[in-house]
Amino acid sequence: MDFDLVIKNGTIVTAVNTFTADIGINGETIAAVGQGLAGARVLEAAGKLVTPGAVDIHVHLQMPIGNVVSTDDFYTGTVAAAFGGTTTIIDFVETQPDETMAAAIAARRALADPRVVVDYGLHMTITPADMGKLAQVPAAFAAGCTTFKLYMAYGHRLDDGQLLRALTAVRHVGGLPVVHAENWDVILTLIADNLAHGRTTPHWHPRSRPALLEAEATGRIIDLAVFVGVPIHIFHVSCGAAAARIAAARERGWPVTGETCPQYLFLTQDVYDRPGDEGALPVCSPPIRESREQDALWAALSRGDLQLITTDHCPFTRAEKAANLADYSRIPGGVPSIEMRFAAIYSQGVRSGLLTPSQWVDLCCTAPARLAGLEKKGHIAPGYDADLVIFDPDTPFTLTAQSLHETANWTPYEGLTLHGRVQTTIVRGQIVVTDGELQAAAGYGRYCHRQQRKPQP
Ligand code: DUC
Ligand code: ZN
Ligand code: ZN
Repeated sequence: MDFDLVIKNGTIVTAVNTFTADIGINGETIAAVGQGLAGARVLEAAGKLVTPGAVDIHVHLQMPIGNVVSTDDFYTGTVAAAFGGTTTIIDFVETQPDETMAAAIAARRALADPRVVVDYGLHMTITPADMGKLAQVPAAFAAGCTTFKLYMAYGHRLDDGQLLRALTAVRHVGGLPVVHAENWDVILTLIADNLAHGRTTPHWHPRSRPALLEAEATGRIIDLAVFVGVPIHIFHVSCGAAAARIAAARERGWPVTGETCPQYLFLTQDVYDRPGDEGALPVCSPPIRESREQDALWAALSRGDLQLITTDHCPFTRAEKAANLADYSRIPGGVPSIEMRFAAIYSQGVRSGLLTPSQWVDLCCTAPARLAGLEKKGHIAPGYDADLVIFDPDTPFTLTAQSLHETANWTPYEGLTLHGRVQTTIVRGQIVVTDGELQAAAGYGRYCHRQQRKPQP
């Protein structure tokens, strides 16, 4: 029997092993993994790695922050994702004051559905304004939004009592809270002190958001989750001390997971001392930290103390960043990483020996899919969605704003050479990108109606 599509002779890398075989695809699904498969269409992959499509469960596309909106919309952001080998993203939805959670999901889907070229899901954000809407959490869950974003920082941070209520509501439906953990009161106080003393440049950004207090907030939300009896996922861990809190809770058997992002693995805090606008561009929160934190994060990934690598992709234009150069605390936070993540972790992690190829796939594909309840994604086996990447492990690729498909027109990784490059990205059996060409139309991507399984520690 001929399959619709066969990927032949590739070195298949999964989260558990590496082996040479063919992959047979029928329609949108992997139908067989074996030897000597024949297909109506064949992609030769000898000498290439074949991995599951990468899954990025933390991106902010066309996200309003104050009076600006992150630069990539659901089209450009998912195109960039596809060029980088990411076949599923999870973005965010927030309710308007008089809007239900279900209506907010429908509205966000109406924006995204016609634009996306890869598959996507949504996290429901719970802010203080949503405290009266907690009875709607089951409706959000039923709409496939099974993960709930809680902020411990920014204007819409929840205090500890509100966190308790939100965690309890999420526990009742069997959902997963995902948390931005920083100590907002300390941050506000340090910012006020710095500004009062004329310390206004981005140099002071990391000095207002101490690693120790990120760890404190991480430990606090874990303790609250244990008290309530709900699993918890910690977003964008930027320091060794926060990773250690997660590791300690996992050691005690609690289902806590943590992720870090390329900005924390590839950049150090001297980026904030770059001259002029350049120092404003990498402002993101938690901030990029000292090189010893970077080393601690790589070590935590290697040991398994952190389980996921995502991006927190949320860039703003140079003009939007520069407009607030006179007060670093007003610079809109976020950097672009959606396109470079998968190749960058291969290049820096696997080639250096810090990570095995299977750890690379687990961190970027399998663990994110499993955690987010994407049941048919993140693995190569019959029955899974045919979301696949053909990866050339030898071709060098220098990151420049011009070579990327992100729309910010700057990248904090300008000039960084990666060894290894995505050659082909396949989403549900369809080639979306190959050899630098986009082959799917806006709207090909599909909303993932997720179901949540109980995460294991
Ligand atoms: N941090 C950022 O820097 N941007 C988006 C949201 C966040 O938590
Ligand atoms: Zn965050
Ligand atoms: Zn974020």
